[in-house]
Amino acid sequence: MIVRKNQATLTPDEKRAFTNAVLELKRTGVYDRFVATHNSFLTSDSDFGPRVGHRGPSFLPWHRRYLLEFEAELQKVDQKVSLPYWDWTADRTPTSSLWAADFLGGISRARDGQVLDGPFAHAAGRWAVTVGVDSRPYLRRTLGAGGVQLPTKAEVNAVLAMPVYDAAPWNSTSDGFRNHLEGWRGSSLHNRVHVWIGGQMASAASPNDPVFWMHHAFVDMLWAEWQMRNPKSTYLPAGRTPDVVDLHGVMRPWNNITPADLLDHRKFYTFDTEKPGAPKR
Ligand SMILES: [Cu+2]
Repeated sequence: MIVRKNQATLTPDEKRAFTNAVLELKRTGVYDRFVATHNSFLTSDSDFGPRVGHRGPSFLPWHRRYLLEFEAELQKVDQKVSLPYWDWTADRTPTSSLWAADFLGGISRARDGQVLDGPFAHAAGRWAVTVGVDSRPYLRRTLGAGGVQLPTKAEVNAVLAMPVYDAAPWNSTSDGFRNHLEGWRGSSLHNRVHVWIGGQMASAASPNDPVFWMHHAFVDMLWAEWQMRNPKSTYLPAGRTPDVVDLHGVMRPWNNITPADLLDHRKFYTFDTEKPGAPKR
């Protein structure tokens, strides 16, 4: 069984195994296929038309499936690797170990945001951005610039206490847990983290930055946490609804996967915070 660990607890060997597997997927072209998928979905998802990956109820199951596929590709390279999660309520500064040269790198040049250290620095020769919103080939970040702060634990807890999964009109104006976690309303949790990092992370081609996977692994974990705290709540909408994916609706680009298939993450992995053998929810 896959166990997803807090990135702050990874050993140097585990960090190297993760970044090496990511670099190998980049070399073979697999990585950029994932970037292209996210880019095209983010661009086409709209508040008043069909929406699958973003701005609607299936934001969470869509990304869960997307991460599972990426994790499976990592494991083809190295069986020991799983997706780490980044708890941005705890590791919330540009000096966190996440941004060190032995992991994701963190020094970015003021002039153009170019990441200058670590395995994903452009000068290291193994990380050229090819699927992007412009032609700049280097990874960019502006960690914490512009006065944005990462969300706090109190802000997360307030959203985890929302008992209703989602609500009409099922888009970026909705009330409910999903939209507050996605971050179009309230304290802007998930969206604000993209903005805090900046560079490609603030664009539709956000998976160009490997931190994308750790950010979304944590968002995914918060969904599981919400399920645990709200055992009577369920995915909504339950029945057919225009433009959005209901509980048993099929999620593009897959042709046989529904949100119902993805509600229980323990079919696929557990988190290092969960005890093995704990009762199924
Ligand atoms: Cu995201």
